[in-house]
Amino acid sequence: MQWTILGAGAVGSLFATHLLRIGQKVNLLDTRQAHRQQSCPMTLALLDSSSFTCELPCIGYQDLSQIGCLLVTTKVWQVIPALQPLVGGLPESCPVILLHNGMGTTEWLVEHFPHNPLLAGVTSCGALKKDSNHISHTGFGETWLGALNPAGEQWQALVPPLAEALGHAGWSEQISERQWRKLVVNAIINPLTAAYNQPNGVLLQHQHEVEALCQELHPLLLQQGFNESVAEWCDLVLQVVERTAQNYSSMQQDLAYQRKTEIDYITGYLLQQAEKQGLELPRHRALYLKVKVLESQHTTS
Ligand code: KPL
Repeated sequence: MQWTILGAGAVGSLFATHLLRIGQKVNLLDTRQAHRQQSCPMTLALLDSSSFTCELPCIGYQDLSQIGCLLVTTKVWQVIPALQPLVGGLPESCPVILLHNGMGTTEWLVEHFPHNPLLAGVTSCGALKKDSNHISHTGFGETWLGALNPAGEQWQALVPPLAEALGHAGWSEQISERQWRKLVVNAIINPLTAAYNQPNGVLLQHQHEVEALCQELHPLLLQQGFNESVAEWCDLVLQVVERTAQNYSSMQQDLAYQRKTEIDYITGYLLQQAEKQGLELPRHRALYLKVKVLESQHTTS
């Protein structure tokens, strides 16, 4: 199997190096036209403290014949601009897997790549990219794939190599449910920790806020077909907080490094869905605005 990774951040680098380590063919699709390297050296620190060093071959948009199963691991707001150059050019046999935080890119993908097998993935693997050549697998997690269109259903064979590479992977008939659960976790942990500018564990001291945010989301979640109680949603979020207590959330890191955040596709997406249902989410809206203000402070200063 040839895998092509689009977006060599923490998750993309983790998947790329682990897949190469087990003998899969992997390349990186570099979106830069200029200054593209032939290959990228990368050292992976594994969970058992061993390490694996490799060279990841790099390709560009013009190398269409070298693109294999396209795993999109960019930031969510980069997904559409990064895939745009492939519209009309990507071979129709090539599967595309979206694996990013937040939601809101599926409709565009289905519209622009109508003949390709389309899939979505959800992962809870912990990864930390220390610099452009060092990736650490910091926490065992589950990875699930599922189809976004009928052609995607035929690609369950992607699961075994991922399971071998990462320690767990599975096929999900309810991938959108898994995306929603992750969305809820991200919509609570990410903006709160970004606002507190603290690691995820800080939320253990702010459980009333977690609870209030879960409470406010509950009518929307019921309308989406989820039967869990508010207490069960709180437990889900707090379990992730406990498991990742030492880690900084991706949104806290984005703000700390003065990068654009994924808030529009996390809380922004929830606000849009709520509005469609005639529901108000004032606490989530306030958090959304808070993150927007923090984000604008570094872009205007
Ligand atoms: O996915 C995450 C993120 O930071 O984006 C969580 C689960 C909150 C872990 O930090």
